[in-house]
Amino acid sequence: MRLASWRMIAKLVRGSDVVLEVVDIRDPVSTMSRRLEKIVEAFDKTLLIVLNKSDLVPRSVAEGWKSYLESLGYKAMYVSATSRLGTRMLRGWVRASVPAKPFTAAVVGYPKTGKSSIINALRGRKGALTSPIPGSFGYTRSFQIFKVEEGFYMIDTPGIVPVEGGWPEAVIRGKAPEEIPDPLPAAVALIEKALKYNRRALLEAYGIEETDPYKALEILALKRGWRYKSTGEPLIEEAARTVIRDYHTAKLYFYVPPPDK
Ligand SMILES: Nc1nc2c(ncn2[C@@H]2O[C@H](COP(=O)(O)OP(=O)(O)OP(=O)(O)O)[C@@H](O)[C@H]2O)c(=O)[nH]1
Ligand SMILES: [Mg+2]
Repeated sequence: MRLASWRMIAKLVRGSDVVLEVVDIRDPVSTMSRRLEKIVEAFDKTLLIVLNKSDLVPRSVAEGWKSYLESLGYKAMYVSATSRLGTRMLRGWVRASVPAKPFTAAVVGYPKTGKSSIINALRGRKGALTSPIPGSFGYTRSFQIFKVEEGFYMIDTPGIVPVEGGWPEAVIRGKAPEEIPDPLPAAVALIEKALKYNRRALLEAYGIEETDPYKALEILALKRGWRYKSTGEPLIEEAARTVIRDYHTAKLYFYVPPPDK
């Protein structure tokens, strides 16, 4: 799977008028990039944090994240690209953030935060390819320019290399699930995080009551009939990849609440 290089991102930021950093509102802090923000600062461009997928969290949580980020000095807005919530406002906000047309807005962020979906929502039609799983058909492979309206252009980018943002986000977004060499540690960390924020996450997704991540993966593998041919042991790697995929599609459901200010 091809990700954007920082060199390319820096060049893109330099040539753009405004930068939209798209983050996943289920876990904004883990999907924000200080490195990107520093590049935007260095070129003295306007940065807008777009908290996307807000259909997946209660309104109060979306509001909480927005005001938390604003308290840190960011300009932030929450939207749902796929439910078209707040997207009209976002279009107006981007327009208002630049002095005049024509202008170019770069859309940058971690893999799978919904960058292409936002561009489609702002244009009011499909055009940028989208996909639920990193590396699967439809993920963005190269920079591409789209016209939103006369004089308003947006540049879609592949996800940026997730060096920060922490564990396990960097691993599960950085590669296609089948390409993660050992998916177990990332899946275990993901399950721990899911259960921390939604103790019914495994129950809701798989009907599994077990809360030990490793045991839960075994149960999931057995439920699905995934066993090693040689030994009959549960094929937990397959269960691990499934859990990672299900996080991408929000079947494994949780969100991180905003910190108290
Ligand atoms: N629930 C929900 N899903 C969304 C939203 N926006 C995007 N998605 C889904 O998230 C997945 C990723 O969306 P993309 O637009 O392909 O994300 P991207 O950031 O362009 O991904 P890459 O190009 O691979 O980095 C797709 O399955 C989208 O349908 C949203 O607002 N809500
Ligand atoms: Mg994309």
